Amino acid sequence: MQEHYEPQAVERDAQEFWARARSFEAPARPAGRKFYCLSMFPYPSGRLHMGHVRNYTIGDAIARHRRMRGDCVLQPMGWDAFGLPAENAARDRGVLPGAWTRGNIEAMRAQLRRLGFGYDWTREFATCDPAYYRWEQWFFLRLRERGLVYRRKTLVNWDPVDRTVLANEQVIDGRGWRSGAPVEQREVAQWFLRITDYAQELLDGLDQLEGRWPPQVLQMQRNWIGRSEGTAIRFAVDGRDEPLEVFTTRADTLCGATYLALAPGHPWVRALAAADPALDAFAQELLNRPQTPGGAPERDREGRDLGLVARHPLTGAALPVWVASFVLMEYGTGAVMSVPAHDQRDWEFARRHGLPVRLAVAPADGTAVDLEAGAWSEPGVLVDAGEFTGLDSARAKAAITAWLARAGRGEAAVRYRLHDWSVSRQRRWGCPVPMLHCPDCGEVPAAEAELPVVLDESLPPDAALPAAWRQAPCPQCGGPAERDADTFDTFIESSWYQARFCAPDAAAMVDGRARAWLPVDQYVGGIEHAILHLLYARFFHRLMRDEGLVDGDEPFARLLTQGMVLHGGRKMSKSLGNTVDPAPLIERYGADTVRLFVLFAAPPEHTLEWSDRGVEGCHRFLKRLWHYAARQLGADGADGADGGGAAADDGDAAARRRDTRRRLHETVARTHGMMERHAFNTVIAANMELLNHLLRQPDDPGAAGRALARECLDAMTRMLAPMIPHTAHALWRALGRTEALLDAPWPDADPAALERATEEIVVQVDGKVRARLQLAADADAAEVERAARADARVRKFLQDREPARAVHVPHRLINLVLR
Ligand code: ANZ
Ligand code: ZN
Repeated sequence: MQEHYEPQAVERDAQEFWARARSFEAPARPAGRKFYCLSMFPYPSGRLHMGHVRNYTIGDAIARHRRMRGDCVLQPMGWDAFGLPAENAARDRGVLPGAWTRGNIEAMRAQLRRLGFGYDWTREFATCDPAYYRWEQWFFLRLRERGLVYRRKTLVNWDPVDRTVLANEQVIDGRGWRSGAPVEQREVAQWFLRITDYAQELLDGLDQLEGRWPPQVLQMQRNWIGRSEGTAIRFAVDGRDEPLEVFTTRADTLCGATYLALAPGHPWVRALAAADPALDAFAQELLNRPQTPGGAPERDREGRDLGLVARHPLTGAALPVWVASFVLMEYGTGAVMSVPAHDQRDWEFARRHGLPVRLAVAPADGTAVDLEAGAWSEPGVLVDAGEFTGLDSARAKAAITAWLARAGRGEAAVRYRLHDWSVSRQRRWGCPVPMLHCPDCGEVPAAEAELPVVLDESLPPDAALPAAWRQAPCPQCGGPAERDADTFDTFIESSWYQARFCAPDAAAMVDGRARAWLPVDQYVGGIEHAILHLLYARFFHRLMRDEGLVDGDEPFARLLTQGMVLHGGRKMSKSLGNTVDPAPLIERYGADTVRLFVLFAAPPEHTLEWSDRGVEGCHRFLKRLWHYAARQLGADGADGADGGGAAADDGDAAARRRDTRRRLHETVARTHGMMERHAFNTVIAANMELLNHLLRQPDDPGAAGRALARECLDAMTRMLAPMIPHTAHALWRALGRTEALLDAPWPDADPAALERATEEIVVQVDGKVRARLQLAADADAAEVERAARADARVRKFLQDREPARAVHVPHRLINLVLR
């Protein structure tokens, strides 16, 4: 064994060993208990950042640990390769998006390899490979046949900077999730996937994930899906055949409705605006304001009377119909019955526009409501409500809903905030939508034999699509048709990659191997994907299940969301200029130091504060461990140790060894649960403590001492193998092991070592013997005193008095002195 720790050589050796043995190639189907461990694949931006390093180190530690526990592990890696940065880079640097992306993949693959992650590289793919996206196109056409795809002209969220349509999930506080630009509303024909057909199932499925996914992720998905139970009410409108339908969760307040309010994008508003330029300009202005889908919109209570008269379903009273800034087109029906007495938004709007406020529900205890001060939004008892007067809110909701249903003017209804997923993007660097538009046949799917519809990678991102690409014969009538120019939202690619990794070379979307490996047993990634990616992937898994391609309901059985990496208390990010590049650190200290630091500095779910000193500390630990091993193992059978040292007392040396061995096995026993909980930091800390203990021990060069040192090194090597796999591999070799450490079992504690030897201790009170106790031989004074005072016979003599002092004679007696 080398005397000095040379991480570069150590890591090269280990990686060569793994490569030769093809250590991480998983079988086509799992043999025995499977463990599919997946870390969210990266966007190939050019180089790894510390967030990647943390994510992948956590995933790798989990995978390696499970393998030592005997599982059949699959851990693949690939590239989420489509997306805007490639187009921006292409624009800025005059390269092609494909070339830029593939160059980045080369660079990042080399970095991942240098870090020694145990990936099955035979399964690698990039989502920009036509061999991958062709199945996405195929699946899209299947979904279309099943009625789960449609194209509709809609007002869409338009990101004026990235010049693309965004899904609602991609609009955060009214701004594009990537560009940060205020989102505008535009009318564009879009392809949609009917995710709302799965809304209830996606919601119910979250219950199965309880305890397996972080609770905040489950809550965020629940809120996003946003199930709401209420009543649909249809209001007749004078001079119109069609009624106006609203959705309300407070049917009990119906008698307090004083006006109806429509979203600026409501079809009725748009129809009226077509003949009224002033209204059109007004509605457009409202639409272009930042929206907060799903949240309370904090914007002005602006609106206009549309000049329509709706009829109250119970009383026939005339209600004005307004267009109002606070009504969202994407929720419910885009229309609300406004009840200013019981809804604050409606109240503010009514105040501003001089609309009436009418009380419909009063507090059950008879207290008066001050409608001058604001709305009263609690449930209560109905007043001035005809036959419903006196009912409490809950009963009134049911009774009014039943009345409306009998009258054909409404019914109970469930609404979701979630709406259909718009998947069209007006981008070049993405998977082409495999559809054509024929003047005679309309929308026509590309012929299956024509798949994949390959994007033209030779085009710069802003060039117009050449006629040769756009024009194609209609697959139905053979006449001239045009290919759809849009590409898919890149979230489609990341919605099913976990399935493709199971069968990356399948001549189909997936094959039976996906059934055998799915679901992913442990998924690891960032909390920023709590809604978008994780919801889409859960949806796609169900789509694939219903196509008969995979089993089960959920793609990811367990989820770990790692915390952010901070530097100077703020998120490490390019824009803040506080990033730390992992590459030079790896060069200087080796991959194991970096891995050890990111695991040691914080539990995986917590934020991690970057610390150069922490990195150095981890490096020092590795060096100390190495030197200890070199000294112990190098001294094997030799007389290198200072044999001339003072002859240690045999009894003391034996007791010290017993103590060391007990500490070792206590550490081993404790780390089992820690590893299950992914508390790598505590496992590392326990091993650091153990090493410190070993280094404090006097030399023990005899056979028994050497055997004990080997036993300690053997167990520590195994316990640390998932975190510092290269160094552990080298130590394992130095211990004379030839089989792969990867498959060595995780150590088990020896129960015999955990037992502490006991001895008799005499307990005196004021010098008189009162008891004899069997206590651990290595119990210290405090432990002995505690045991003595807890003894019933001793307590009788103490009679609740506090001893003035305790005299402890180690291994013999303790005297509790009262005066
Ligand atoms: C009358 C009413 C009276 C309402 C009252 C509330 C309180 P949740 O619970 O989040 O589902 N609403 C319905 N569609 C809307 C839209 N497109 N844009 C803005 N608001 C809309 O919210 C349901 C309530 O939100 C509905 O119940 C409706 O206002 C409003 F004292 O109807 B309510
Ligand atoms: Zn045609």
